[in-house]
Amino acid sequence: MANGKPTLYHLNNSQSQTILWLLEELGIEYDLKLFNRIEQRSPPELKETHPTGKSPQLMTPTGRVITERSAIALYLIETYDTSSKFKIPSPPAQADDDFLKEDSLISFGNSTVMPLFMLRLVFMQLVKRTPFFLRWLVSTISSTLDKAFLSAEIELHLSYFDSLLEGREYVMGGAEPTRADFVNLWYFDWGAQGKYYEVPKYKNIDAWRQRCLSRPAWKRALEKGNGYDLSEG
Ligand SMILES: N[C@@H](CCC(=O)N[C@@H](CS)C(=O)NCC(=O)O)C(=O)O
Repeated sequence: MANGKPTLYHLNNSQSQTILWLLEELGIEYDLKLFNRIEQRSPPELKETHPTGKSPQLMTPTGRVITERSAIALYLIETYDTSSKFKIPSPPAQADDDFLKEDSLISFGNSTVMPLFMLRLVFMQLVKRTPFFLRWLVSTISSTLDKAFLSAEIELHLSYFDSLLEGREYVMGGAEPTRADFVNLWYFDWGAQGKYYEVPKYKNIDAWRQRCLSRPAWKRALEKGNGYDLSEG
């Protein structure tokens, strides 16, 4: 903290991987503290820096702890992206490619896509964890609810996001990722790894996800982190 660098408190197999990616993209010096999940949860040490104990947490060089990836990404880009490489393109690709759209799409990932995938995860886990002799019943209830509500909601929102990505490399229409990509990649990568949506059905989302995952900075972030396997939820 006193060394002038930000510090990332990073948990394996977590959303924090996208902040590690951003740090690598920025090419700045930073400290990395690696933590491992204990039975899927954060270790108690992460509560020493923030009461929720969630990751990522970013400690600024002045000792302030920032949580929530959208805020961490905002801080990092505003503070360290001096050449505006990861800011909304100027001039914008379209007139409405502005901060409001970016904020709306960040909220879309967090408040709309995340709960839908979380429900899929819960349904899948319910079936998986139910004793064998009752599994048919839980499976029937889960798939009835999924068909009645969830699959149509996922289809609606993913088709929308897929259409926004048509003809674009990154969400805001530029040649480099912005906060909307750094934050949203998580939902779609987690969703793809956990099989919470049909990946091949959304071609633009898939191409965008692969584009992000093939960036050298993403690969460096994978090497520096302590594991990124989201297949178990
Ligand atoms: N909304 C937060 C989510 C943070 C979060 O839920 N992190 C998970 C990892 S994906 C975590 O720390 N889980 C461990 C636990 O809940 O104990 C963000 O955007 O940073």
